[in-house]
Amino acid sequence: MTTTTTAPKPGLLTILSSPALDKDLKRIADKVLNRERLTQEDGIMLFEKGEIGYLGALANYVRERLHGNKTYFNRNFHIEPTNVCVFTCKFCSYSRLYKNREEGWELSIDEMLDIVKKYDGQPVTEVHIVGGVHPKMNLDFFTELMRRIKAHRPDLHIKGFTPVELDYMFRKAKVSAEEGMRMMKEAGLQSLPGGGAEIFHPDIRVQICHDKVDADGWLNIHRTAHNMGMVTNATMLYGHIEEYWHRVDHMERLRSLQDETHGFNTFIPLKFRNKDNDMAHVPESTIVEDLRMYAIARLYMDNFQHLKAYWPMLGRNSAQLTLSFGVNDLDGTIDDTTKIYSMAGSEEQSPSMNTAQLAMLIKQAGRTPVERDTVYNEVKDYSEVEFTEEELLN
Ligand code: V47
Ligand code: SF4
Repeated sequence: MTTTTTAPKPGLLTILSSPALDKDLKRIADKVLNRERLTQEDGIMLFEKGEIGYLGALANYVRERLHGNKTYFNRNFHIEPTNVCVFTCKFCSYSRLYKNREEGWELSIDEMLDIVKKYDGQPVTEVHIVGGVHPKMNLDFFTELMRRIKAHRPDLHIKGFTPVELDYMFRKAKVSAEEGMRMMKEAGLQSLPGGGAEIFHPDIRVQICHDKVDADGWLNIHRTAHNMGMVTNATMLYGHIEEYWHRVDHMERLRSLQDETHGFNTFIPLKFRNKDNDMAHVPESTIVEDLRMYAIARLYMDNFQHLKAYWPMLGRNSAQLTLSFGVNDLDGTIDDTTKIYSMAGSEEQSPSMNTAQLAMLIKQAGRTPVERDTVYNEVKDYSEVEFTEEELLN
């Protein structure tokens, strides 16, 4: 991990030297300043007692120690092959059961190639492929898709498929995780996105997504990918029926796997959105709770280099705020190619930002926009770039 030395800012020092500061919070802050690992008890304590000013100042300190002012984004688009799904996650607003598949979409390989071809000549670096689990879209179908994408555009990084999709595909094809991942990698898959993790603890998992891959299955597919030299991301769907300790348990399992493999790039907390799903009665978390979540993730996940706020889900204004609460990555330009969050009630009904708009969003929050590729090679620093009004409005 790259780290720089940053002296704590006066605001943080004032908070830490206040005689009113709870003694547990003072002890945890000292650990953070000394780069000591937080325990699960510390994590729970932060959720229970940490107020937003304290958490923000501490998480921002760690963020600046790791990345200074840099905030990363990439130029990407999504392909969602289908929203037909054999699983029945209660939080999902997007999927349609196979028996109701005429209400959903199912793209052919040619149709997906046409999406890729729309970006010919444009400087996108990544395609993110993720969707429902369709019983007829199998390992052969997706290896063929990736071969065709790579034949058309070899430089486009393919990040795709969650362990939910992969586990189903591999079981159907009767191949092991190792064999299946090797086939996917040979066909062109380069990294895995973080989806499908939800909340690992079985007490919650059984209530919100009982029929898909469990925690060990999810972690094992990421472990297998890491052992083959692939990098991956990790998510956590928070702010519904879970308790704080379930969040800490989830982060702990990811942190342990990261100690073992060092294959995770980024942790992405995903805020539960409650529109048009079977959990519509569960209220959404407040922005204060969201910012506390990001800050605690930054403090707890000490072996994850990057913390991402996914703006299509959070909305662009809240995403800007997270940049002061530990976040150093805002994902990509997206180009209105994902439906998962608009269908779940996000403010972003047609998520798309051009490079100028995304870079400006970051500048407005006082940070330095840096375009990256999927594996965090820096592509371009936008700090000195002036944008025209046309570019910003486009
Ligand atoms: O696993 C589904 C989540 C995830 C809802 O790795 C919901 O770069 C909130 O993982 N409210 C898929 N969240 C998306 C995902 C992702 C997105 C962007 C970047 C990356 C990356 C990964 O979406 C699912 C699930 O946790 N989700 N429904 C909902 N109602
Ligand atoms: Fe299917 Fe994914 Fe929706 Fe679950 S979250 S029902 S696995 S599309």
